[in-house]
Amino acid sequence: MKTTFKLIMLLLSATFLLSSCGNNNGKSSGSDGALRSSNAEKVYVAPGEHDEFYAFMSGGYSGNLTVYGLPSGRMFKEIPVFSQFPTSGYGYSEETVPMLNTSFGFVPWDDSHHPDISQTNGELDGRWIFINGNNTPRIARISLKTFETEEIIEVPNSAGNHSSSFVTENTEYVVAGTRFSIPVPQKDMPISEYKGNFKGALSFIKVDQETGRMAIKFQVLMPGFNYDLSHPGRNKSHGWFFFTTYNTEEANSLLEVNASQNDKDFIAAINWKKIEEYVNNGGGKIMPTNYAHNVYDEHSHSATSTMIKEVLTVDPTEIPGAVYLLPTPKSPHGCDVDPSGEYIIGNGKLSADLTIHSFTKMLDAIENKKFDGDAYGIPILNFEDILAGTVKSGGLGPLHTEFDDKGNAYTTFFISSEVVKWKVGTWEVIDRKPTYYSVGHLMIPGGNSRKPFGKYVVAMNKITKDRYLPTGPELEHSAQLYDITGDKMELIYDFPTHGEPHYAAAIPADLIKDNSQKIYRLDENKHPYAVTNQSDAKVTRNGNEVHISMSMIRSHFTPDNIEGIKVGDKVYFHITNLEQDFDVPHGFAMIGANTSEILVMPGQTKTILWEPKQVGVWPFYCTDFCSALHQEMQGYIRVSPKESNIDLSWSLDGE
Ligand code: CUK
Ligand code: CUA
Repeated sequence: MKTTFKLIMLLLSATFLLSSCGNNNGKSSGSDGALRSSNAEKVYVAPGEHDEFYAFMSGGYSGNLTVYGLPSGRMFKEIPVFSQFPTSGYGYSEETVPMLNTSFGFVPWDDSHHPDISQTNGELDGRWIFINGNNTPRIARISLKTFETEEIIEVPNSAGNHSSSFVTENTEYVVAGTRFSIPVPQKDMPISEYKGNFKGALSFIKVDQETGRMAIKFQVLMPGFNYDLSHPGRNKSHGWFFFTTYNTEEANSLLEVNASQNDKDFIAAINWKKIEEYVNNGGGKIMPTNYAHNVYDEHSHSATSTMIKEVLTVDPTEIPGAVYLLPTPKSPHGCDVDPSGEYIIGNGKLSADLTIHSFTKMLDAIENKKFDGDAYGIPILNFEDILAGTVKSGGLGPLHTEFDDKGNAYTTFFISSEVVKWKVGTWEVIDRKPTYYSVGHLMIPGGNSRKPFGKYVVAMNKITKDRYLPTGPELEHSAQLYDITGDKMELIYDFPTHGEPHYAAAIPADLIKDNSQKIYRLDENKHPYAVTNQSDAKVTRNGNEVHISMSMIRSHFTPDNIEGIKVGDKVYFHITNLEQDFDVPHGFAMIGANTSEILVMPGQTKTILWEPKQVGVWPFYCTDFCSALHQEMQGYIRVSPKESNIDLSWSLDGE
């Protein structure tokens, strides 16, 4: 690194040091080294240089997924998933409206928590990333070639799709568990009859290895607990899936008291291979239901929504050996499995200690039928028989754990606001560092796989307070980056994140960047209204529906003058971007349209609906500054009274 840069960094950090005097608020003092110039170098990615990792942060109540670089913390993109997004027109354009269809109709928002990248042999493979919609239960699949949402499947018999979306180690399944138990099937009944009558559905969604297409293979109908989080077994425990539960009391009111009665809740261990075999042999029961399956096609640039009318359910008590309950103190939240697959970590959020179960001991106990009763026919194992160890951390409110590639684990503590590093196997605490403030999840690239890349941990904090310049009462959340290459963690950077990131997933950039798509090829455009040559542009009328097949290229629309439109018409602008260069989008905006603009990528076709309400001559324009003559990229539409008989006509430069 150039010496001038070092000097600048030194000066900068000296200024930081000065300006933070008297405003310490528990912020970094010299000892954790966050203000050292060597740390500034660690996160500095010089102009024109690229980051080492892509990090995908869930958007929480934004409903989307954001893409950041690590270590720089630079935000690259917001990928619209469950929420309408005027920046691109997602959820507004006619082609993408079907993506947000559900059994409840059009639902243009969700709460997204847990992204997970597809895996092959337990290692990140960079094909797709999945994310859950919590509120109206859905799972989305996003292509890591186009960085677009390609598919959304609704999950029936579920409510609060929280223990989702995690993939098995060859992406055989993406798994979705219900947080709230509900009547299955839904029916009108007294809430007070919850106990013993509600069910918790755990859904196993098969992923096609070629196309990525999702299909619900089966749902396990579990007792009416809350299923909070889950993780797949891997390596030796591949074939199992683990879910934390709380509210095993089955309370239906004032859960903060009534669901905290039991000393231990459970981690449910599901042998999905066994259940798969059972359903492949004709087991399970088909239940009528109704849910949406929405698929976006990259060649027609259009989505379709199909309603599916049945789902295969299984009663776990009918499949011997399929499900066991592992007692776990105390209202556990996170449920994490180490890279070897041997240890299952339960983070009891009302406990100070972490409970680690041994997979091997679990299998032994099952084989020797050492059970401690059952819950609704599901065998409960003995806590002592399966316990591998306890981490006595001294922290409070453990939430989530990730792993590095050197046999260490890192757990967040919400109440004591810290990350604690401990040794897998000896359970000794090696280091602890404060977070600012109140950390939820943390993330190590590949930290939920067989092969973590243990260079950084990102802490995702719930409270931002004084970390940045104030922006009124509403602040973005804050992520913190720690270097974990040494024995001790070093806080090296803060950066704001969008929405409320819960979990995140990161992957070495090398596994994705060369596959990243640059344009859509015009010769592969299968959109029915595509105009691949500007001489094919046209306007057609069918009753009060007008279809305008328009093209765009630097720096004009074809056509740019249209007459013969009437008040009360439904005008569909189908616009094809004829550019075939990387990063030359054009936008389209129409005055008074009750939708958003659309941003059309090179080679793509998008459609927006406009219903003219007033007579006059109305302009449209390109929204993306695309060339020196961008401001010239505009046109007019003449709107005549409903009863007028002006013929449709269109032109560009009088032609
Ligand atoms: S949850 Cu948010 S901090 Cu939805 Cu994974 Cu634990
Ligand atoms: Cu096209 Cu601006």
